Amino acid sequence: MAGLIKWRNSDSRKLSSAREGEEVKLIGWIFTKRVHSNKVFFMLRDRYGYVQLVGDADKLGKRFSEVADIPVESAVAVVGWVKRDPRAPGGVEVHIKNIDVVAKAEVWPITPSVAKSPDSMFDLRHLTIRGPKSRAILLARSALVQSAWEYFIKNGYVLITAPTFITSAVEGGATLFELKYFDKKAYLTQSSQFYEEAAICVFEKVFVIQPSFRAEKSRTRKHLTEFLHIEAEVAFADHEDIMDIEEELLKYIVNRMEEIVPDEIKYVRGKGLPDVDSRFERISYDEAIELLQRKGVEIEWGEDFGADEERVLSMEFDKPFFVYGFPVSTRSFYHMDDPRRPEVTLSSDLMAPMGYGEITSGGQRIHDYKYLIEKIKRMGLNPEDYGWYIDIRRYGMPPHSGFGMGVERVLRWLLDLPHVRDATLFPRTPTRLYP
Ligand code: NSS
Repeated sequence: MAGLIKWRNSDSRKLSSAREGEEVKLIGWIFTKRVHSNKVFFMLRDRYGYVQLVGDADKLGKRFSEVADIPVESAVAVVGWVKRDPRAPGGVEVHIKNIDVVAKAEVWPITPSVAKSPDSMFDLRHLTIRGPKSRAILLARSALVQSAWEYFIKNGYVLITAPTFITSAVEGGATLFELKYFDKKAYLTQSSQFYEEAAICVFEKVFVIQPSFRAEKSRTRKHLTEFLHIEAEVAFADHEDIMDIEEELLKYIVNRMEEIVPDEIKYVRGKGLPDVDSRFERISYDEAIELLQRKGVEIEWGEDFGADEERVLSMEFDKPFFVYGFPVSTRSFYHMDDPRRPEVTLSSDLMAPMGYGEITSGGQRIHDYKYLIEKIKRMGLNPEDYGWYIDIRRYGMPPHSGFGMGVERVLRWLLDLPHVRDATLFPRTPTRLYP
């Protein structure tokens, strides 16, 4: 096997600049196969894309039937000659001189009837991810995360890592996953925010890109029990600043993704990403409630938006927009109340348009020690559960703000995917813990 290492820099993209008749080496998987009496056509899939391989009975002689028998999804190492042919995808094909089966595949289980059932496809997710659509979506996801990371690093943020085992809720007790931690009770993290807040007193601007967990029973198209959370926290920043940062980040992500994965975006979406160029509109929660009521939605001031309300609201927009000023009753205890209007918080959600709804949530935090204790009590919680989080406020905690962005939500909107589970490698939902 060691001899194969030197093949690793094989790259199907390089074929477009290869000379006619040049000998090339490729490694990859047999994606599709068509066999004729004296020719076999394979589509080879490698890390970079697809290339057509041609096996000629004339050239392969006695080995032809053996080559034609190679099952799809087998891993192969190929030596062949480049031939330009406008009929081949990409305009280039490789005529096989020799093909070694590195790992032979059994009969591929994804039959057309399996492919018709989304549930069966997710039961076989460990294999179905090899399909061109999942491949393109996952490449776009990688580009999304890369772009976010780039944005933060370029703007002076420090990447931190927060613990996954935690002892108290960030976003309310109802969606905590509880587990045994030796002889103690622990939970899986819902958000890295509190740890980011501690870290801004060292670095001013920090971010994380790591999973959050929610025991969220709602079966919507936008809820996972485990999702990838991009979060940022900024010292000396107020609520307006954080909205500006979220807007700038999303614009950066969209523009960079167009540069990194243009073909994959077109393959999945049939066109480029949604337009995010103009300034995002900012409407108040009150305006949003009025708009919903006008649309016949039964919702009262003070209630939180559910998936249905977000859908109706966001159908009214064709660009992302913020809703700001959520009532105290709808937001977690750490939110700062608006000093001009104490019944609402200095908070906002960034909504994707056309029915998609919330993709980020953020706001200004309470930085004052006494105020935080008072609010925790007012919200019916116990300050003792938040010891270190409160303690930071005793030692020079400046005003600060932050937000969280769900990677699967953003990708679902950007690529028009039916469900957030399509936007992740191995989705976790209330009914799916396998594979
Ligand atoms: O609960 S959030 O609205 N807010 C927080 O967790 C804050 N503590 C983040 C922060 O300020 N650092 O979640 C933030 C985002 C939300 O807008 C969604 O995009 C995503 O996280 N999110 C989810 N995505 C998929 N599935 C589920 N269940 C989910 N919950 C939140």
